[in-house]
Amino acid sequence: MLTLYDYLDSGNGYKVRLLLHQLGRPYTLVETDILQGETRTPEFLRLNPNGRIPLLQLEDGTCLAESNAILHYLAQGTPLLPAERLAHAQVLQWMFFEQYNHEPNIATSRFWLRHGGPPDDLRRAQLEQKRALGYAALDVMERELAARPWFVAGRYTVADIALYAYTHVADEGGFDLARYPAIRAWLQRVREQPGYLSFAAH
Ligand SMILES: N[C@@H](CCC(=O)N[C@@H](CS)C(=O)NCC(=O)O)C(=O)O
Repeated sequence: MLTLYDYLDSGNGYKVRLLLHQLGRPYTLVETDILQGETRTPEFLRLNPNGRIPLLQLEDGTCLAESNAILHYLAQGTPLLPAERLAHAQVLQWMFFEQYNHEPNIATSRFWLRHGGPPDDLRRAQLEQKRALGYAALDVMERELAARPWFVAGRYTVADIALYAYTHVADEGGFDLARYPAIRAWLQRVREQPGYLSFAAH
C-alpha cells in the first residue's frame, strides 16, 4: 500500500490525490499539518530532508518528494503520460512551467492571503510582483488553451493535473479568471474527467 504524507489545503498535494483517485490506486493518507511545523520534525526530515509535503512512500519504504516527480512516477505506463518521446517531454515542459512560472506566484499568493500575510511593506511589494507574474503565467495558458483542448497530445495528461491544481483555486490568491474564457472551459473539461476528485477530498 502506498502512503501519502499530505496537507489537505495543499494544491501540490491535491495533484497527487487527484491522480491516485483517477488511477484507482488505494493509499494511506498521513495528514501532516504544515502550519504546526509537522514537516520540520526530525522524524519527517528523515523521510524528506526538504521538509515538505506531498511525500509519497512506496511499498518498500522508499520516499519520493516533489509533486510533479510523483505525478511522473505514478502515471508511467498509463494513458495520462504519453510514452512517445516528444509528447513525454512536452508533459515535462508544462510541469516545469508550472513549478517555475505558475506555482511560485499563484500558490504563494494564495497561501499568504489564506494564512496571514503580507504582514509588512516588503511582503506587500512581493505580493504585487507575484500578481504580475501569476497573470503572465495565466496569459500563457490562455493562449495555449485557445488553440487546443489539452496541453499535450490532444488528451488529458498529468500536465493538465499539474496546472489544474492551483489554477482552479487561483481566485483564492487574488487572481480573477473572468478574462480567461479558454482557461475556464478547460477547468470544466478537467472536472468532467472520470474519477475526478474535488480539492480537500481524499
Ligand atoms: N515543489 C514542491 C513544493 C512543496 C511545498 O512547497 N509544499 C508545501 C505545502 S504546498 C509545504 O510542505 N510546506 C511546509 C513547509 O515548508 O514547512 C512540490 O511541488 O511538491
